[in-house]
Amino acid sequence: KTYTVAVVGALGVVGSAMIEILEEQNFPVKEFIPLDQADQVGKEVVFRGEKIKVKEATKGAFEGIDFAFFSAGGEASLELAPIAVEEGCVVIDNSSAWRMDPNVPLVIPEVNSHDLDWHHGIIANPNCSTIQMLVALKPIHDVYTIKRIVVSTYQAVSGSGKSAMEELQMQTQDLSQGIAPLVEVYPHQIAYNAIPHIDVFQNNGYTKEELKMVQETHKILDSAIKVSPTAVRIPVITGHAESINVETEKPFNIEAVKRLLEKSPGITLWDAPEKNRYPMPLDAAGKDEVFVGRIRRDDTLENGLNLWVVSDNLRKGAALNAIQIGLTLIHKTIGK
Ligand code: 2RA
Repeated sequence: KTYTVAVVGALGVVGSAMIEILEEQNFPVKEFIPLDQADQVGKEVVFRGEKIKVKEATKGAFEGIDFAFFSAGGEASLELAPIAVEEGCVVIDNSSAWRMDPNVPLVIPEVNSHDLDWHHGIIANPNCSTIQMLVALKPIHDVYTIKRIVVSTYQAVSGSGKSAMEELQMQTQDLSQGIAPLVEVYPHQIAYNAIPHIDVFQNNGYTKEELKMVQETHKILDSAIKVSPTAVRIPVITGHAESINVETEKPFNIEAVKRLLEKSPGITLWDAPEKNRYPMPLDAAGKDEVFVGRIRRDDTLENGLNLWVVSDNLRKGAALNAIQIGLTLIHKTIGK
């Protein structure tokens, strides 16, 4: 069986990655329809070597479409996802608009694919920093029961889109020529800096990015897990890194943990510090896996573990996870 597939936000950073990954994953596409906002209409994208004109994402545009992958911002998803479902689509939405809606499953295929069984047309893709963390921690939670997570993230600027990527490159270039850099996308200069501020600050002193990691962990994995996050933007183009400290209920053997992670879905272990081997954003960019390294016991706790997790925030952190949700639905359907 083949399907009519749309990407909404086809010209964006994640939308473009979705198109690339639909091809790479050999998604069974009968017809591909790129959709975007009105001012993008007429521009072209290439799918399987064919130039296709972008159409406007609006009511009526979803008739006859089977899957609509959204990455066009929260407002577009809030307005158009229900319309797309009415017009017969399954919507897989990368924005944060529907993630905490009780009628919408929030899914990482390696972690909670069973939640796809109760979708009502919209399925939400988790935040990139949540996805890579839970792919790495799910096997540990299943065997040793995680009580508490303390996580610091080191997030690439591509998480903020094209303008942020351009700004980092421009600032770096300007500074190399002794020119005062433009500071527009972030509240401070990002080149040669680290900004502990991703998304909007809430009254409790945490940012929305940090609260997403808490809330999404509770919805996807286990609401009993305590999560203490700090999200930081760093001058890297692509690839989020996370330093994760975990406290488990049950005792563990560190070598057994490494073997467990090594054989778990979606994970690649790069853990040989004696050979300077640990994953870095430059290693993960363009790849599909969640890379794990620096696995070591935290002796300050009874059952404490530290690990370092790196993944391409545009791929597994967004576009790949969304496409994998679509493929899982198809296989489940085929399986039924
Ligand atoms: C970021 N996780 O990195 C957010 C949204 N992609 O900016």
